[in-house]
Amino acid sequence: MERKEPAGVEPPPKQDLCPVLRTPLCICVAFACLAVVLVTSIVLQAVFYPRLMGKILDVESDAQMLKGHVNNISTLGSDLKTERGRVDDAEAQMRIVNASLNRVRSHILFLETSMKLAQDQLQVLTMNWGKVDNLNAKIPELQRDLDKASALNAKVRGLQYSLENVNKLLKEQSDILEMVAQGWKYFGGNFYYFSHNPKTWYSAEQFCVSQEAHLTSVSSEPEQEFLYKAAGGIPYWIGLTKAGSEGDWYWVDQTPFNKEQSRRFWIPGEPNNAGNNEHCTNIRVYALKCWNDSSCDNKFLFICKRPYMQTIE
Ligand SMILES: [Ca+2]
Repeated sequence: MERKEPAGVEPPPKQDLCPVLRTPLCICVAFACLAVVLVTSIVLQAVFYPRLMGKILDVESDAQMLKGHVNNISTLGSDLKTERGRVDDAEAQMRIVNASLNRVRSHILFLETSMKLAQDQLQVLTMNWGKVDNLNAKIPELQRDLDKASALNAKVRGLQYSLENVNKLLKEQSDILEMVAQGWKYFGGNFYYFSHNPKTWYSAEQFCVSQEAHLTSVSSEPEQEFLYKAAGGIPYWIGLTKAGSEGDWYWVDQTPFNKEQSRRFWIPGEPNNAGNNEHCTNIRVYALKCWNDSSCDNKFLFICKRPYMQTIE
């Protein structure tokens, strides 16, 4: 249905969509414009191409430089790593050196303390040195006193030795007096008992043994002289007998028999072993040559002998 326009209003002219293109002029203008543009473009290319190429070369050169810089930076990074390793090593070395320094400081502290102690001791020693000097001055005097003391000590030792000897002699005298009081005689370190009752030789020896003695032996001329004088010419058994009827003479108290010396003590002509039965010996006369062999069964007085041995108290 056609739409009706209001009355009295003229409709607007119709609009053409491309009035330019509809004309040859427009086309020509368009071509001309395109040609201008094309020519301008070519001219511009001709003008600016060398410059552009120069710029491109510059850019390539810059790129090469940048690449070189990048390579340098890579090398620097590697160097930095190496340097970092060295720095780490140096730090480790520093730590070791610091530890050593700490130990050295401890040693120094210890040495300082020791030095202080030594100084204190040195001060004490210095103080004592004065005392030592005083003592040194007194040494000669002390030496004289010491010499006197040594001399006194020697005298004391001498007196002590004398006193011991005196005590020993007193003890010996006391022992001798005690034995003498019991009827024993003392001569040359031995006690002798001169019996009052006659006995056979064996009985006499048994009695002597009961008195911690034996029939007497004679081992020297003084002893022989003492015995015959004490016997006074009265017969006394002594301890000389034979080992069996034909044996050698021997002393019953085990004193070694001196055959050569004994030759001077027999009565001339004795021992005669009268009746082949005289195997025991007695003192018969008042003389150095007083011995006689006799029958052991005869009864005579007898002499016991006991060596004196001082008892240790
Ligand atoms: Ca005879």
